Amino acid sequence: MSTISEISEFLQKGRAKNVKQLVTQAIEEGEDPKVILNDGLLNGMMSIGERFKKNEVFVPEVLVAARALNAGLTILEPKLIEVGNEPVGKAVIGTVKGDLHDIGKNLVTMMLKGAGFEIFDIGVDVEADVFIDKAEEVGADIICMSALLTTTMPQMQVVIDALKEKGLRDKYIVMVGGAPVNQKFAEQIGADYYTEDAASCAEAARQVILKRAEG
Ligand code: B1M
Repeated sequence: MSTISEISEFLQKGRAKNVKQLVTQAIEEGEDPKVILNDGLLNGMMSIGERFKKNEVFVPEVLVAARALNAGLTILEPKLIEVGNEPVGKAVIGTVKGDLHDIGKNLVTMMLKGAGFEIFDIGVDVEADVFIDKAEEVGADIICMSALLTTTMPQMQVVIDALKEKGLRDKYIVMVGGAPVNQKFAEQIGADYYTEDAASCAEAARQVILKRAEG
C-alpha cells in the first residue's frame, strides 16, 4: 500500500499518531503536499463522511478521524503555506454559532495565510458579536464565516444583520462558505463573496484586497 493510501486508511481508523508519522514520511518521500492533502487526508475524511451518512459509523468514529485529520494538517501546514513578505490584509475567521465543524475552516485559514493574510481564528460556535468585536479589535479587512450544517447557515445572516445594526456593514468584506452554503444563499443574506473551497476563498480574498488597494 502506498504511503498516501495508508494516510487515508489510518485516518479512517482515527489513528492520529500514525497519520502524523505517515504525513511526515510522505513529505520526506517528496510527495506533493496537495496530493497528501487531497488523496490522503481529505480522501480518508470523505470516506468516513459517506459511511457516517449510511449509519455505518457514528459520531465518535467521525470525531477521532477528524482529530487525526487535524493532526496531519499541523504537519502539512508549513508545506502548504508559502507566505510572502508583506501581509496583504487581516481576516477574522470562525465557524458560526451552534456549529462545531472546524476542518474546512482550518483549511481556509491555512490557504489565507498562504495568500499572505494575517489571520485571527476565533474558533467554532462563534456568536455574532464575537466576530464583530474581534474584527473591530484587530482592524480586520475581511470577516470569514464557515458553516457545515443547514441549521447553522442562518447564523451568517445574524452576523450580517448585527453589522448593519452597528453601522459597520460597509467597513468589512464578508466572505462565506461551507458545504451547505452556495452563491444563491450568499446573495440572499447579503454576503459579499461565496467561494466553494479553501483555495478559491484565499484567491478571491487576495484579489479583493488588491483591487481595493488600486482604488
Ligand atoms: Co458532522 N455533519 N455533525 N461532524 N460532519 C456533516 C456536515 C453532515 C453533512 C454529515 C452527513 O449527514 N452526511 C451532516 C450535516 C447535515 C446537514 O446539515 N444537512 C452532519 C451532522 C448531521 C452532524 C451532527 C448533527 C451529528 C450528530 O450529532 N448527530 C453533529 C453536529 C455538531 C455541531 O456542529 N453542533 C456533527 C458532528 C460532527 C463531528 C464533531 C463528529 C465531526 C466534526 C469534527 C471537526 O470538524 N473537528 C463531523 C464531521 C467530520 C462531519 C463530516 C463527516 C466531514 C466534514 C469535514 O470536515 N469535511 C461531514 C460530512 C461531509 O461533509 N461529507 C459532516 C472536510 C472539510 C475539508 O470540508 O468543511 O466542507 P468542508 O470545507 C470545505 C468547503 O466547504 C470549503 O472549503 C473546504 C474545502 O477546501 N469551506 C469554505 C469551508 N468553510 C469555508 C469558508 C469559506 C469558503 C470555503 O469562506 C469563508
